[in-house]
Formats: sequence, C-alpha cells, structure tokens
Amino acid sequence: EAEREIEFFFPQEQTLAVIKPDALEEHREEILEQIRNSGFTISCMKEAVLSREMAEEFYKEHREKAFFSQLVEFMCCGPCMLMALTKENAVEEWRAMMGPTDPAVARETAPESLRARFATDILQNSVHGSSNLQHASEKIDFLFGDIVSDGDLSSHRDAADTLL
Ligand code: IDP
Repeated sequence: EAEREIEFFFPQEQTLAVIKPDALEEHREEILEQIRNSGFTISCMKEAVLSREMAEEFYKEHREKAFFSQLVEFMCCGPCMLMALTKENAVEEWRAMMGPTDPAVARETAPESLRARFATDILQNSVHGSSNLQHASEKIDFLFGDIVSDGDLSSHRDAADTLL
C-alpha cells in the first residue's frame, strides 16, 4: 500500500542507456555500480554485438551526418551493454550522469561525468542515453521489444486465460 502511494507521487520514467564498446571491456563494473548507486533500476539488460543493420537503425536520426558511417562501424566493433533504466526523471538524470558528447568539453564542464572519466574522443565516448522520452520508448521497444512489448504481454495473458 505504502509503495503504491510512493509510485503515485514520484512517477517512474524509463530511458535507454548503452555502455558503448570502447568502455565495456575496462569500465563495465564501475559504470554499472554508479548506475545502481544513483538509484536507477535496471529493468532490462543485455550484452550484444550489434549488427551493422541494427546500429544503422539505432542511430537513424544521424543518417545524414558526416560521421554516420564511422559511428555505425564503432558501435558494431565489439559488445555493447544495452539497458532500460527506470527512475523518476530518468532521461534527464542519465544524460547528466553521461556528460557532454565531447569528452574534452565534459572534462571542462562536468569532470565527474562518465564521459569525462571514460571517453576517448567525441566518437568513442563510452555511453549513450536517449535525449527525450519518445526516443527512449522507441529505442527500448527496438532493442527489447521481444521481452517487453504489449503484444508479448497480451499473448501471455491470452495463454493464461486459456489455461484458466
Ligand atoms: P549524444 O550521444 O551526446 O546524444 P549526438 O549528437 O546525438 O550526441 O551524437 C550521437 C553519437 O555520435 C555521439 O554519442 C558520438 O558517438 C557520435 N558523434 C557525435 N558528434 C560527432 C562528431 O562530430 N564526430 C564523430 N562522432 C560524433
């Protein structure tokens, strides 16, 4: 009962977070620990090497950018950790934890941020986070749709109804 009231006053939000290939090998534990210590719930998590097609789809908003092919290449060069993070104000809080896109800027303006600490350069910048709620839900659906989509839930419900 008490828990339900807390959820009512502090509505939860979800964002999509990725530990990119450059950071996963060396900094996985530190990054995961910081996520947990900051009050996020990791609602979904999987380690995967993205195919080129998946990386292109994931970053389709950047298709026209000069760095797009480099970005796709980089995102497929090794395993990523893909996560749906749940917390009040999750989108904004995870972006703040990441810091600015360019680690040179991050080191100046947000020295505690993950990118200031772990990013190599503006391309290999250690982490990703959705920039708004719509992107968050779209990317969570794209990467985890097989386990969290409404369709999946309703098919389980149908199966349960059949059993009853
Ligand atoms: P964000 O990840 O901070 O939201 P975006 O501008 O959305 O930054 O760019 C997406 C990703 O593309 C960045 O995280 C970075 O990996 C890469 N990127 C952004 N700008 C550049 C650039 O100028 N050169 C190379 N790669 C870039």
